[in-house]
Amino acid sequence: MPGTKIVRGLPGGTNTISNSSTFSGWLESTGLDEMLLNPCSCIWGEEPPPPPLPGERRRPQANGKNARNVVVTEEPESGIFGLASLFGGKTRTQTTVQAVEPKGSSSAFSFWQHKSMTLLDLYSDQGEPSERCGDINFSIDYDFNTQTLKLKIIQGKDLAARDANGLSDPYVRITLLPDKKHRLETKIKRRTLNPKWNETFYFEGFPVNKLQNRVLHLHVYDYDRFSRDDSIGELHLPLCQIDLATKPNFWRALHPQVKEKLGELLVSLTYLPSTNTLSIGLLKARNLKAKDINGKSDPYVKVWLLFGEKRVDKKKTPVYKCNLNPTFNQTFEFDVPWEQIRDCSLEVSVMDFDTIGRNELIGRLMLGARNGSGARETNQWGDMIAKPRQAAIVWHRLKPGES
Ligand SMILES: [Ca+2]
Ligand SMILES: [Ca+2]
Repeated sequence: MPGTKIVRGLPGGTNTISNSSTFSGWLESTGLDEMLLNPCSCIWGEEPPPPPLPGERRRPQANGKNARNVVVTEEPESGIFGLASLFGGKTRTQTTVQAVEPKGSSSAFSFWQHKSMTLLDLYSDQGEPSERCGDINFSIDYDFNTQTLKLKIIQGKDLAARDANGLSDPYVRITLLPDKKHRLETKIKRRTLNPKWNETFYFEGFPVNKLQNRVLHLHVYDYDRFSRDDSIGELHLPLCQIDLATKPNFWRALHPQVKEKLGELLVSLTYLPSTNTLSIGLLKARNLKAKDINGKSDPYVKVWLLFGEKRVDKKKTPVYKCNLNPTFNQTFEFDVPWEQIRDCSLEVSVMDFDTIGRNELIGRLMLGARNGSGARETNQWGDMIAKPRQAAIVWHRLKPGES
């Protein structure tokens, strides 16, 4: 069943989490982002790890924070390959070929390679190439008989310093995207930029066809005892791009963390000098970040008019339930004398309404002549002033910020 998750009981009273439908969820969703934001029901939780099963392979226990299981097990899919229907009937044959012949015919391989580039684009479309984050060394060994991927995180080299002492406390967080829930971590190496981890992680029950649609994500963090861990750098490796039979060993450069996408908002700004009216049109939003466990948000937009630092007037749109691409089509008017148009600004917050608990900020914008939250925001304000009575309409990427 697409979208269902199985938590299977294992001998010894321990639960191993199986996840049979990461991609099945994808099949049903309209967009990749949406799928990625869909929560899995599997729970790693913050509980202490259960006692090891006989023969179970685990990494040594790190200090509290990092103690998690190393084995990720996937339930074999029954029936049709989960991915076959994803790309429609046209590609079903290729999918089957790929699954039956793990090394793949050249056409099947290029097909998957192409697919995975799309995946890769999703995960790593930006980042400042100029910033050096360091390199990471790891190896991959795939056991075709047991369908187990063995990933060894070996070491890091010349990692970026994130602490005031010019060092970092690095550890690696490992996921096989698009599954973000099964997250594994190495031990923390203290006060070093050249850590030697030498830890092995096992991903069990991954047939080749499934693996080839995964992207290995290694994210190196600096552990901080009293604050949130800092990102050092990350890397994405689509597994279809490597030959699993060769037991490859990699040295790869880490990239700066791709910034989280919060969504975009289409905004129009108009100024009418005859009536001293500043109008803001909140037209629509797209690809909003999901804040709720159902993989959606309940967005509304809150607009504050500010003179200098002072908030003077507030307007709100209605709430759009369960919608990551809402069309608001709401216009709000504020009284702003022409002489003050350069001194005022509009703070636009896209919020997620919650029935229980406090509403959460999804993302925000500051529109103004001087304190815009970005060049597009400032330019739009300038256009509005330069061309009175005409609407300046711009798509903005939402920024993080305090609500
Ligand atoms: Ca640190
Ligand atoms: Ca909500």
